[in-house]
Amino acid sequence: MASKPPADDPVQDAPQVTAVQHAAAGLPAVAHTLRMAQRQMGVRRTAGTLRKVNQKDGFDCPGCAWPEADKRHVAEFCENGAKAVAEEATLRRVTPEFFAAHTVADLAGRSGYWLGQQGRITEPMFLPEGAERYEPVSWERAFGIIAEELKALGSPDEAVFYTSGRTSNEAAFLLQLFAREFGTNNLPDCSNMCHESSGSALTETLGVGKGSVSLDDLHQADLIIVAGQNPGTNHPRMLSALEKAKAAGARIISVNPLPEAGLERFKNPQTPKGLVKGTALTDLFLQIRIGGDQALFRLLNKLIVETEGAVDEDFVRTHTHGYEEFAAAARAADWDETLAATGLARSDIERALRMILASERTIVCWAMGLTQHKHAVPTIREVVNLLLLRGAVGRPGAGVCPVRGHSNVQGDRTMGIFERPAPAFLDALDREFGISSPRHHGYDVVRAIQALRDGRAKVFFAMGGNFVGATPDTEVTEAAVRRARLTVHVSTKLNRSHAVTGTRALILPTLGRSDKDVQAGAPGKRGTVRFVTVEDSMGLVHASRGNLPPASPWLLSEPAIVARMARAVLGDASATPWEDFERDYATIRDRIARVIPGFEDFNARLAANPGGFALPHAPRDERRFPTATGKANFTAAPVEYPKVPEGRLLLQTLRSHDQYNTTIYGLDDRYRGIKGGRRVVLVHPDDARALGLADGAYADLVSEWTDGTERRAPGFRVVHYPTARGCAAAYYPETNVLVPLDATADISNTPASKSVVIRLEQSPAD
Ligand SMILES: Nc1nc2c(c(=O)[nH]1)N[C@H]1C(S)=C(S)[C@@H](COP(=O)(O)OP(=O)(O)OC[C@H]3O[C@@H](n4cnc5c(=O)[nH]c(N)nc54)[C@H](O)[C@@H]3O)O[C@H]1N2
Ligand SMILES: Nc1nc2c(c(=O)[nH]1)N[C@H]1C(S)=C(S)[C@@H](COP(=O)(O)OP(=O)(O)OC[C@H]3O[C@@H](n4cnc5c(=O)[nH]c(N)nc54)[C@H](O)[C@@H]3O)O[C@H]1N2
Ligand SMILES: [Mo]
Repeated sequence: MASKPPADDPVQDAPQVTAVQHAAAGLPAVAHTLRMAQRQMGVRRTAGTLRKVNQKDGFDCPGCAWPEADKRHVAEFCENGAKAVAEEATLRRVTPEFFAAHTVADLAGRSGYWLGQQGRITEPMFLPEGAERYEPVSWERAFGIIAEELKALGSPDEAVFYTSGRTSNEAAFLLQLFAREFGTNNLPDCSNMCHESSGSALTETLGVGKGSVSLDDLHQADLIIVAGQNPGTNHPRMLSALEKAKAAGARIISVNPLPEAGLERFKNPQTPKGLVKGTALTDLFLQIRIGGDQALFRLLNKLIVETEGAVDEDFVRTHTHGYEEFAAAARAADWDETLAATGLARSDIERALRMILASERTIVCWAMGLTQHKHAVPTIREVVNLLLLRGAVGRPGAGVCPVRGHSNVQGDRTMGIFERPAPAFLDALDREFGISSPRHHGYDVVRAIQALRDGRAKVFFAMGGNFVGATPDTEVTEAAVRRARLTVHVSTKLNRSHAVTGTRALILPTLGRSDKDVQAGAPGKRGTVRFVTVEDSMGLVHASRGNLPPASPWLLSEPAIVARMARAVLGDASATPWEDFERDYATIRDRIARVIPGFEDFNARLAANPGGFALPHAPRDERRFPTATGKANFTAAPVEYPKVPEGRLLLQTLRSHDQYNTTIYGLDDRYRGIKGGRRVVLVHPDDARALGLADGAYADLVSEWTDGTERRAPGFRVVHYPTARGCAAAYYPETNVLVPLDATADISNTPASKSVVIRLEQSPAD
């Protein structure tokens, strides 16, 4: 067994500052990976487990959604994927004895890091009304409690079913089916806080809310713009793709307020040359002010429109709608305003323009740096405008590449985890199952919190994730969740959401990706090993098969949990064969094949294609744009950017190198030179000096919202750091307390976690 985690909270958040790094991966990453993995799993399990990650006969990495190349490497994972696997495959256990020793109040006083370090949850646990501790409960009783509470509701819309993006296609399909049979579209998911803005922007402009490029396209591109994304930490395998594109002559523009090590230089640990020297990736670094991207892309579009021969007129005429109106708006873009909004030099923007005009195959990649702003949707539409002007959609080596987060967040949405489902989807579901799904929209994440806060929602069920940890406005959200009658979490590991509960609470422990999912055979017969499927960021669907003995014999798989819950709640009123679904996931896939376009002959195609198969994508495959106009739409929203009052900074809340969302692996952020603590705020040295804050001073972060309310996160070490002027950065989830619940993106309602106006108040003791 691996060593037991320390009994006391080990978190002494005392950040130290070392040198900022200018290259990602390389030998230190390999050493770091093995150390982290062995601490959780021991030496033998580490080797056996990591060998199976992302292999055709293995399991899908529970880290990010970046796709695998068809030809797999023996070690098809990255440092952070290995950490994600080690967290899940850990030998540490959270048993009923653990819960007997720790009251819920005690757990609520612990850091998220400490909670996660305790290990895998082994048995279903129940917190009765008024009790101080969770106690063990049978699965049957647990489902009975859920049924009691759901049946006692005045309306099915008083229940909320949240999904985090690790859930398999099979479990997600069952969960949305259950919710709709029960009678609600209240199916918020982590995507509401993540790429919802991308989905909104792409559906309107291109007709499909997903990326339009494959890994091969990336390799063939001659210009890749990476805007608002930190792949060195969050999608490390993307660096191999960028390296390959560069080797074939591509150029790369990075648009980011921070110089991120992974975009500067990549030391590929899979090649000897890579390990030592590495490849410089970025050709042009546009160090943009937070929230300046719409202005930047609008100005670039103006320059393209005004340059003779720069617009792909054939493409625009044949495939697009709204060019004239857009071109007029673009021509009105103003240099001075753009320079103020972006903080960039004119010469840099002109250089970017020359690179764009020289490119025949352009791809734009983006992530949370573009999606989590008030004006995120028009920002992404402006990116689309640029690609449309250049005819760079539906052509090899060109297109849109929103880089998705959780490993199956895209698949969950494809399966119908969505609070605003398309009528055609519900029609197909109703036909297949003989049900009548509700047609009115449900709650997304922010609306679910508001409903809990206002007493309109009373039962909260979460398929994975860490709802109170990941959502904005921590104090408001926690108070909202505490008002629920019942909170239920299907989880692998402990997190803050298990300590902030409704009147009654359940923890339902489940199998993770790496766990072997065995369906017991008939007496005397061997059981069968089941697999599930996932969809990556580029629309490839493939199987995922765990290979480790499960963390405990009492775990149920996610599909089994949904199926049993459905039987307990719906009883004989449901004609859906829930028992068959639990026994044989192939029967779920047969239904998916009949309900969801692109999954025809699902089981047969999986068998025929061990590496997976690609879902259809009309713009990519046939330059067909299933939008309202039947064409790709230019859009011309007014340009917006955050205005920051004197003496204030614009804070972005982001990820360190040692975390996976709210799961904290460790207290270092190696590439940014931070060690041993997470309560740091990165500020440009000139801004810090102007505010009278020395490097190493301590300050409270105070956010100021338009309604006059203030929110405070105390005790952050000020680190002088080369971010863009006027901007600051600090880690999430510690800073979620600063993000007002009402501060969301227009249209997508995504929390604006990347543009929070703050002031820094030096700590009195300092
Ligand atoms: N190891 C690891 N991998 C992960 C995750 C993890 O936590 N850990 N999380 C997963 C998930 S769910 C997701 S969604 C992705 C997240 O992947 P990212 O989006 O890369 O994650 P963030 O840390 O939020 O980084 C945002 C980046 O955008 C930049 N940025 C911030 N504001 C702006 C802006 O206004 N304009 C521009 N141009 N740039 C800006 C920041 O400086 C930073 O580089 O990663 C996934 N992969
Ligand atoms: N301020 C701020 N807030 C943000 C963001 C930000 O950049 N800034 N980013 C947002 C983004 S992009 C996202 S995606 C969300 C993330 O929101 P969530 O997806 O809700 O959060 P995670 O931290 O990824 O969830 C971790 C928990 O998932 C459970 N888990 C892990 N694996 C499994 C599994 O296989 N099955 C089940 N059932 N449970 C499992 C474990 O119990 C673990 O503690 O946070 C959002 N919140
Ligand atoms: Mo995400």
